[in-house]
Order: sequence, then C-alpha cells, then structure tokens
Amino acid sequence: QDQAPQQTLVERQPLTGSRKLYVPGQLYPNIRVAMREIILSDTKRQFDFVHPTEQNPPVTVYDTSGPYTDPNIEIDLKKGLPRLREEWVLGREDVEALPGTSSDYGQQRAADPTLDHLRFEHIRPPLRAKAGRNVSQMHYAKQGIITPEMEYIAIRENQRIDQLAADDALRVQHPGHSFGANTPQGHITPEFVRQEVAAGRAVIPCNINHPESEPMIIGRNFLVKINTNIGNSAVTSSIEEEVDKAVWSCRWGGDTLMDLSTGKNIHETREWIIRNCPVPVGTVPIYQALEKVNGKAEDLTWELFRDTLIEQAEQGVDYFTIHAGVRLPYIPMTAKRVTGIVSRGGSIMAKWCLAHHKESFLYTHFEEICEIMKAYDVAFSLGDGLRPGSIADANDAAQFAELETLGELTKIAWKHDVQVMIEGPGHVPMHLIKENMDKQLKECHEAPFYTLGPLTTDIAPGYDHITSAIGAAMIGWFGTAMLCYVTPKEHLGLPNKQDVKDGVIAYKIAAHAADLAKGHPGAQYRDNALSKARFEFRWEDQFNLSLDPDTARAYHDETLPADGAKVAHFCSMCGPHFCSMKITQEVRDFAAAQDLTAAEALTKGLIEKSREFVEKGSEIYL
Ligand code: IRN
Ligand code: FE2
Repeated sequence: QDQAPQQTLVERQPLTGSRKLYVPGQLYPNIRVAMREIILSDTKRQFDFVHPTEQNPPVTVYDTSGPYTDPNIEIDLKKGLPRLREEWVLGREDVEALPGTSSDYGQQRAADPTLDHLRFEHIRPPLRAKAGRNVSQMHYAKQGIITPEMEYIAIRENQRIDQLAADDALRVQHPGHSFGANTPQGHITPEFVRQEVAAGRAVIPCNINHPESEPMIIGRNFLVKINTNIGNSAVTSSIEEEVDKAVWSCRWGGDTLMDLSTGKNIHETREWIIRNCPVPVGTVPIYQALEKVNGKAEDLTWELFRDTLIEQAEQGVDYFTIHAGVRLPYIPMTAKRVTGIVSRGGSIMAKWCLAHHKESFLYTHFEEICEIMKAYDVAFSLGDGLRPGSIADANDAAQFAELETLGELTKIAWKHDVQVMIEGPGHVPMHLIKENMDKQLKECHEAPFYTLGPLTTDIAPGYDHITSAIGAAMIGWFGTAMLCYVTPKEHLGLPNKQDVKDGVIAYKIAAHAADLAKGHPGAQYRDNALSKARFEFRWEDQFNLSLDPDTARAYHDETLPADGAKVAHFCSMCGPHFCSMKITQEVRDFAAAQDLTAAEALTKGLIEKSREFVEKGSEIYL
C-alpha cells in the first residue's frame, strides 16, 4: 500500500573515506558549491631513507548526493530539503507567488480526504514569472547576465582543479582536445557557462519552483551527465520506495532524475520526490495526461495536456519530455519495422494522431507550450518518439525524419529563449552510432543531445546496462551531453534499488570514459590518483577513490579479509611473488639505493641475476 515516506529510510552516511566540502563563489560570495573530498593516506616507502614519506592531497570530486551526505544538515522528508536557490530566484524580482495550489487539478487533489495520508505537509505557493517576464536561464544568458546558478556550475565543473594544479603529477594536459580551445586557461569560467547557455549548446534545468535543486549543466563542453529513471507503475511500488530510490540514485552519481510514474497518485508521488530531490527532476507529462483520461489515448486533448503542464511546472518539474516530433506523416514510416514504435510517449501520440487523423496537438500548439515553459524556466527535452527499439530498425527514415522536426522545433523554442535538449536512441549498433551524433548536431543546431544508451546489441536481456553502456561511452565521446541510464531490468521489469545502483555505476563509467577521451580538464586527475594508490598498495585509498568503494572493498575482502592485507604489497589475484607492481617498485628502490635510473637498474639487476644463475650451475630447475 502507498505510504508517506518515513525519515528513517534514507541513507545519511557520506561515502566511505569522503567528506562534504563547500566552495564559496567569487561573483556571488554567498553561494556554497557542494563537493566531495576523498581523504588519502600518506605514501610510505619501503626504504624511507631513499624516499621520505609523502603526503597525498585529498581528491575533490563532483558531488550529486545533496544535503543527505552532510551530517550537519537536519533532514525531514516531510518538510523537504533546504531551499538553496529560493533567494536567488526571488532576488531577480521577476516572479510572483500564486495563491495555494493554483491549478484546478492540484485543488481537486487537495480537497480529496482519501489522499490525506499521502499529502506532502509543507506545500508552498508556487511561483510564476510576472506578466511579460521570461525567467529562463537562456533569457538571462542572452542578455549577458551571469546568474548565481552559472557561477555555481562553473565552480562545480572544475572540481576545484585549480587547487590541485600544484601537483603536476596529477595534472593532465592533452594536446589537441577541444576543451583547451573552448575554455580560457583550460578551466571553466562563469562567463563560459553563460556563453554556452546563450548559444543553446548547454541547458541548466532549474524550474523556479524547485529551489531544492543544486544547479548543474548539460552540454558537450562540460562533464558528461547521466540521468536515471524511477517511478511507480500501476503494478508495483509505493511513494516511500520511490523517494528512497531517488535519494539512492543521487548518492551514487545520478545527475538528473526522471519520475516516470504511471500508476495512481502520480501527483503526490512527484511532490515528495521533488521536495526531497537535490538534482533536477524531469517527467513525461503525457503519461499523467493519459492517466487523467483513464488510459484512452484518443480522449486526450490539448487543453487537458496544457493543464497538466501547468500543474507540473508549478510543482517544480525542471524538464519535460515532449514528443512533439511524432508527426502524422511519419507514423506510416514505422510500419515495416521489426519493433515498431517503442517509445511510450511516442506510441500514445501516434495512437492519438491516427484516431483523429490529425496532426499532433503537441506540434500544432508548440508555441503555446513555449509560453508555459518560460514562465517557470522548464527546459524542453524533445522526445524521440520514433527511436529505434532494435538493431534492425536503427538509423531508419522514421527516426531521422523525426530528428529533423526536432531541429525545427528547437529554433522555435530558442526564439522564446526556452532551453532545449534533444532525446536520442535507443538501439544502435556501434558502427551506426557516429552518424546519429553528426546528424543531431547538424539538424538540431548544436542543442545538447541526451540519449538512451544506445544499446549496441539486442541479445542480452538481464545485462542491458552493459550493452547500453558500451554505446553510451561511444556517443558520449562523440559529443552527447547526457546519457539516460539503462538498468539490468530493462525490457524485463521495474528496477529495484540494486538495479538503480548497477545502472548508475555502469553509466558513470561510460560518462567518465567519455570525459577522459574528450580531455575534460577535471577528469583524469582522479584516475591518476587511483592508479598511484594502486601502485603504492594504499588499498583503502584505492577503494575510496573508486566509483563504488563498498563493492571494491567487499571484493578485496572476499579472499584477504584481514586488516593486515590492507597494507600488503599484493592481492590474491597474483599472490606475493607474482605481483608486477611489487616487482617494479623493487626495481625502482634498488635503482634509487644505487643511484641509477630504473632502466640502468634493470640492466644491472639482470647482470647480477645472470651471474647468480651461472654461479648456481645454470640449471633452470634447482
Ligand atoms: C532519453 C533519450 N531518449 C529517451 N529517453 C528517456 O526515455 C526519456 O528521457 C524518458 O525518461 C524516457 C521516455 O520514454 P518514452 O516515453 O519515449 O518511452
Ligand atoms: Fe529497448
């Protein structure tokens, strides 16, 4: 049964070996950018007369976990998270508060006593732009205004690389990568953030009614982001479980979260999630619209859809997936496909179009949708309703026809200074992935691409977080700005908590692999720090620097659980005598002790070994 979330459920510990850190702004000294600092131990050499003990500075990383990992912040799920952005939004003096829950639907829900136990207690009056005002970050950016959100993002994206620059060994410069060219001094500035948003190359999803969210950016000149999907269906799961999954997704690195609930109590579930979510929240409003007409797609109307948009914008949804590219003439193009239309939103709209034999109301009312979006700063995520759902259907005419329309709609949204990203496939074999990226950049005027995987093969249900992370890493490298995760339950069922974590970690790997390949200035130092820890047998540091310290530690402890093994110069994979890293270190120490280079030492060591060998009678097996 549905229950209101309890305080005790969510995990409040920081990740092992980490602590929360806040970096102040310069333009806006009051902003405090949340980071995670991983504390490292000292390097102790075998022969400390050769190399003295060396301190390893803490490694600062991007942190999506929000206030949950700050033990100093009291959290009450019934009150929601602290409203970080409220002051910034009100300070701009371009919004006004609306009375109560202003939408008809919200009022109707509020009056229904059977929902009392599910109600979020601290509903606040929603905000809306004053008449004639546009509150989108793109609108500010185009006027040359750097908002606090933009400075927050600039600091966040750099992962405090400026502070790490002193340590040259951990600092990486790649020749020939795009970042150096695009970012002054090789790091991201608030002005650079503003320019990217103004140009439409990046979006900052931040509804004025979701002040709990920590600003983040989606664009190909920034860190590659990942989105996770949660949400109940008519069949399973409660509000409590969904809030818990949301917090869990943020804990492991989810950058944004989509509530894809389709069951009952969508409105109440979403309220709990948004109020307690430190990252932007997206939805597919047509799902709720469909619930309102009891699942009969042909009964949908523009008016009902419009009211649903307003209801959700007032609650604080940061971006809407809108499948406005599913146009009537494209539907027959899917007839010969192996898997037809696999998008839920896409198939709902296709059904409506066919039932009425009319152009989609999302397409015909697009400018009115823009008017709503800019009054709350909701970003578009233009849906790929005709994405391929199988390898056989990849890159076909229907898919690319829709993409062209999404490009046309992007231009219209930008005319209104509404932020836009473009959703992409789906199922695509590796050799067809590049074409998707190239076409998207061209047709959609460099608006950020946000792709679902893509899954690179259809034959591994149960492992589709892997089939899709392969495609996600590739398309991320080519320029996709955000990767929509896929869990091991894809095609099989609703993901549980473990599936959410597995999906997030698979996608963090894909996103980070792409950041490395693109040469993001804040990416490689973490790899270097982890490798150094690994080489020096600082096991705890190796675990703590990893994406999933708990699993790394548990795997290590499976064979060598004793505390002593955490400083041992080997693991159970090769044992003490065959550890290549141990042998290399011994070569280096030998060299240092004799004042030789490692190469000379190798030669010298070999000569000595061979002398020993000859002295013992040149027998291979003694
Ligand atoms: C992302 C890229 N392409 C699709 N997505 C996600 O799929 C989208 O953001 C949303 O979470 C979900 C929408 O699914 P349907 O309605 O297109 O199946
Ligand atoms: Fe699929």
